[in-house]
Amino acid sequence: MPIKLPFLKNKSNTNIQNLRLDKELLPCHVAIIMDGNGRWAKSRGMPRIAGHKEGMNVVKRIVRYASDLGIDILTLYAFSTENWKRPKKEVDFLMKLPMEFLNTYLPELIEKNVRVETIGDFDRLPEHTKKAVQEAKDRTADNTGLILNFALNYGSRNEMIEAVKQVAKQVQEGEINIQDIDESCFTDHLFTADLKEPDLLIRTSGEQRLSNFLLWQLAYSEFWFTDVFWPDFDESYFEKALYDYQNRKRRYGGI
Ligand code: V0D
Repeated sequence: MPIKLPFLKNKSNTNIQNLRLDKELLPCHVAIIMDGNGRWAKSRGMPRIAGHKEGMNVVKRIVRYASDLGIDILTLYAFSTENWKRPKKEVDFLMKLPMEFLNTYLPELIEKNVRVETIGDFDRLPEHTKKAVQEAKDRTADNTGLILNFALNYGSRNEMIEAVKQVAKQVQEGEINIQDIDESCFTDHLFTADLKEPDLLIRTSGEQRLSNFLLWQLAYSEFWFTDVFWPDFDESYFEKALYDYQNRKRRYGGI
């Protein structure tokens, strides 16, 4: 059954839903590396932070669209453990975006039954950032619709090292035997323990690498790349990514 979303418009204000998506073949979990915000701004002679702000507005559009389509999980790479190396002014600006986003958008998230989650080293975020995001998590904790999962201060290698430490501790304390260590035991100690693995990874802005994002979890995911900068991304591109996903055959290593 093709999905009909007659009221949705893309950034050019034309109707989307030109492609016929199959509701049965939608990815459950879509992960996105929202790259190209700084370059988008520079190409317009604007400061990098202007690109981040426009990027935030695109997040709103894509969350709306994913929720309306009935996607289960949307994981967005918002801030990596490496991003601390950026100029302090830029980091300070980025850390205010969650609050700005939620100030205007939390009511709509609640109305849409969206649940806000995070992965990453949450404790080391600035207090004001933590407060805004934690409030959103708490107020949406019982929602049963789209899981909107922000990767904040996230790095995949660090995530795996922490998982290894936890497993080692269980061995040390005699809770498990070395022989019991398997993929599922390891997976249970990642930030994503409660989430299905991504079916589809989208990266914007022409780069084709993982940049320390979900290294373990993306083992069998389909990858979709576009040269478009994140602030220029919209529902039509997302729809195209989903359409292409539906026309690929996933084999999980089999034939
Ligand atoms: C900048 C493009 C939404 C990528 C999107 C702290 C870089 C806009 C959030 C957000 C960022 C995070 C948590 C939350 C609600 C909203 C966000 C950051 C950067 C880094 F609960 N956009 N956004 N967070 N950008």
